[in-house]
Amino acid sequence: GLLISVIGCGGGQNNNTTVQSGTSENKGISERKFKLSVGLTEDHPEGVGGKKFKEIVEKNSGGKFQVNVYFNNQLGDDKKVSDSLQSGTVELGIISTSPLTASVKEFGIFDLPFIFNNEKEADAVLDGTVGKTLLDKLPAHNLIGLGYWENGFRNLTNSKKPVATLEDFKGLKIRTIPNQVHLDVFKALGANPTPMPFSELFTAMESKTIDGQENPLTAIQSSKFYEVQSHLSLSKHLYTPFIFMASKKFWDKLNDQEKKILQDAVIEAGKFQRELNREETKKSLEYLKNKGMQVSEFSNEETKKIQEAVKPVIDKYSKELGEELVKKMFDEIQKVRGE
Ligand code: KDG
Repeated sequence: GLLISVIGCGGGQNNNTTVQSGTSENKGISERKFKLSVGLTEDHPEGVGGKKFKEIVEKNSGGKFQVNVYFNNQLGDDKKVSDSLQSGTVELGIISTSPLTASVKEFGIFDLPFIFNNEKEADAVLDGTVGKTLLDKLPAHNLIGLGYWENGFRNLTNSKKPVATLEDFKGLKIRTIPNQVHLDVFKALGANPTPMPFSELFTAMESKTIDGQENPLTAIQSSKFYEVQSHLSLSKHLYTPFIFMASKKFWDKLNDQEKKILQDAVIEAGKFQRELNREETKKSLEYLKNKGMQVSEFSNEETKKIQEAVKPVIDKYSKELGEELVKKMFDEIQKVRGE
């Protein structure tokens, strides 16, 4: 009795269709096996979403497609996975958009700090024309963008001291995603940022090579950062989307029916994953407090100071990444705020 479809609304057309192997509906589907790379752990919403994707794809292909999901950077960090997708050695992968700026710099618009106030605004931009414009830039880099999932709002942790003011950032050695906007943001705040792949992060914190890092609460929980970080600041300074991509080399071998099964499953499992991440984020804060993390928040006054300090970074990258695109993003956010 566990085979209950969790998502009843929206999504692909095949939701409630049981397709039997060998019937006319799926005669165009070939037997295929492929790898899906998930960066975070199996119990993180990214991992649970990956498993949901597998379930949907295997069902809607009548068992012809077999998805093998690899968790926890087993197939490599985000950079490696995007390289493997480009060369075709991995078929599917979910990574943060931030390291992808190495290929398509315009993804950096999502790295601008304090752009989104909430997830609803992020959804509107990602699922709207701006999100689509960026996905359309990927085939030129041998990648196919199938949709956005949620990593989430990032918060600062460190092992040294409570961080509750702009002043407190001074001199802290912070690991960032390898991404120029992130580096500039932390420099503007007075910290000492170092780019590093996620897979090396825990050890770097454990050995005190760095003082801190920033990630969404769900990742801080699932990757057990609370074991090596005693302070959590609810900074929500950036929202990081996950992007679900296919290798173009793999994708180009599929027929339309096969492509549709995968495309629809990314959207359907993505709706589930975003919802799950939002529920889990609420629970994570309690979880991390129970694990002994000391939680700080910024007063409105300090938040204003911080936003003032990073404004030059926003201005610089708005120009560099395309003022028109950035304006479109702000317009879409304004539309949601006005609703
Ligand atoms: O490879 C792990 C990823 O999922 C990564 O994108 C997580 O946000 C992340 C980070 O900080 O690298």
